[in-house]
Amino acid sequence: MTEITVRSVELREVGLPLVRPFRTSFGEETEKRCLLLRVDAGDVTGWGECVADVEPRYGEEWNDGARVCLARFLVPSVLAGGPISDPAQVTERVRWVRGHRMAKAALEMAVLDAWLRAGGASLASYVGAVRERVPCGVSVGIASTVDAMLDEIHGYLAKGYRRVKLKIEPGRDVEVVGRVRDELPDTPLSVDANAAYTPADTPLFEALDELGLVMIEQPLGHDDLTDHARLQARLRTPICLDESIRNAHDAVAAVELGACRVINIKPGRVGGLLEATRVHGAARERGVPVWIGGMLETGIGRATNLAMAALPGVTMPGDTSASERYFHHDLTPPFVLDPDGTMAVPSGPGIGVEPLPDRLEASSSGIQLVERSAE
Ligand code: OSB
Ligand code: MG
Repeated sequence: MTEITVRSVELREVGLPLVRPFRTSFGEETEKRCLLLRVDAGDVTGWGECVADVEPRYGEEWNDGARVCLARFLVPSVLAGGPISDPAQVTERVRWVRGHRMAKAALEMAVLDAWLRAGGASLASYVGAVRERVPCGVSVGIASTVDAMLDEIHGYLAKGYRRVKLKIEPGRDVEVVGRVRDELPDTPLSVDANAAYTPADTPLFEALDELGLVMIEQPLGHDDLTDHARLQARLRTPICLDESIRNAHDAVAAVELGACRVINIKPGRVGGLLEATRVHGAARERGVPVWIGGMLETGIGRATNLAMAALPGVTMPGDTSASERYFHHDLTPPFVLDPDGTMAVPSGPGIGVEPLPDRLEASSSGIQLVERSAE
């Protein structure tokens, strides 16, 4: 039985410029800024990435808040609990903290990485991966013109991406998507509204329903299920929920209510990999297709997402795109898309990748060490 003792956890913020601005209905980003955690467990080190952003726009958490929550509550609780022989102990030790799922997920990921490295096992094998390569899609930000969006899409299709997701917002929706559909009649297309609409927009979704989309992601409220159920009843196109699914309990409720027919799983959004596997299991039992979303992660979070994407029942291409789609220089050796639109799942111990020391150095700020407090 593998057992590790976490001695300290280092929190740092990293900033990586994006190759192009990423615009969604909730804002525009030109730089990826996130917390990176390094767990020191003596002989082994573990890495975890927090999917919170600079501001609480996609979800309720944000970088500075996640840092304080980790430094003050989550990390001390894990340190105080002593040796770890099962990663589920991390979940148990931080259960008393309500919410803060993105911060919890980052810590769980870093401890799990260290624990797996100590035992020489890969994350992919730990979660039950059944594939060595996974099909990948790409998420396309809102552009100032349809032509600019089409240029970007053609570039991605030439690289092999198997599904294109268009971000939409009120005023840039049916017309834009209709033009893309006209130009690309056979490309698997989806849209993601990031909760920008209300039930009053139902006619708009009925128009989108005519465009042969693979799915419509999170059209309505970020914490809603019932409005989505009413909308889904009027559409042939599956609704996919992202923001609304915070845990496996939500996933079951959403499916039973008919609020969605597809689920986007993001380990960071649901509080960690263990909960993500429960969301996956709940969906699979109910015959609901799932795929692995993304949050513009660096190579650290990307490695985790790719391991999840290799599970059975992950039947749709994920937002697990290549490093070059996001960054000129990733934190890790770059993840590369094969021309057939698939990417390799890391197979080394733990998450299978580590930050490159010079890249880490160049992109880090505000390094903080949290150690066990003297009793
Ligand atoms: O809603 O899926 C989303 C990025 C940041 C925050 C939310 C979302 C996204 C994406 C990009 O769509 C996915 C990716 O390529 O990482
Ligand atoms: Mg989404």
